[in-house]
Amino acid sequence: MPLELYLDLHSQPCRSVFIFAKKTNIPFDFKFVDLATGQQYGEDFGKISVVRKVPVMRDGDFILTESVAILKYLAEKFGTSDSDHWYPADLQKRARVNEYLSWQHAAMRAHGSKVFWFRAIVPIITGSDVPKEKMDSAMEDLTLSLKVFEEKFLDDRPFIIGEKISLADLVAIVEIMQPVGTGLDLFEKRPTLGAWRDRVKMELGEALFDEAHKTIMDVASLPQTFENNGMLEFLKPKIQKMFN
Ligand SMILES: N[C@@H](CCC(=O)N[C@@H](CS)C(=O)NCC(=O)O)C(=O)O
Repeated sequence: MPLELYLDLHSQPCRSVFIFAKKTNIPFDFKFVDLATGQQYGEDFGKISVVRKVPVMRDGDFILTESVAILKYLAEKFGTSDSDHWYPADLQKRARVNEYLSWQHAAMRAHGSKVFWFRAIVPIITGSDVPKEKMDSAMEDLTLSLKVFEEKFLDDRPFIIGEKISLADLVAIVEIMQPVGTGLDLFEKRPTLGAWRDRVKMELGEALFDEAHKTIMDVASLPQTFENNGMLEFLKPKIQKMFN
């Protein structure tokens, strides 16, 4: 039975798992979980994961949630000497990957997601713009994370661990692309970040990169999808709880 990946490519962690599986030629069945219609709250998905979030991986009887855990599982299960750079056996390189993966949850992911929600989703769901001071504060947090990313995690290296791309770069790029999907050009005034994005895109392959990000680059259509599926009322209290 092939591996199953439960994904919606609007989601950053889903994109990292999708890109990694495709790039490293891991055969899998793509099980689409439509977040915009609330499929994650349905009975069928509940049998797969009570966490009710994507991505989820099923390998036979073994079900795994959490993108970072899934990425490491796939890298360890299917890794070869050629693909070692994704999650290196070398103690200190692996520690560098883990360092980024540990940092990003509460920094790049949290801050990029907040800006994404504030710009693309919240105004549609609440019917009003996010107050300026809240938006400015969200942008400040994201700016700080991007600065730490450039100055500490990249410094003067082509990729986070050095000469080769790793899971850390993959997880970073999918998160950074989330606010970019709302029309925010984060690369324009950040040449180091822009050059790194180009290298990552080249390593992954432009076609795969664009395939994975197509949905998020068309995020303007998402509110309409929510509306068509009656998700607006359902999401309102959740959003208010998240951002009050
Ligand atoms: N820490 C988790 C985060 C998973 C997550 O938050 N997934 C979101 C999409 S990005 C989701 O499924 N949200 C659905 C919901 O909360 O209803 C991971 O890295 O896999």
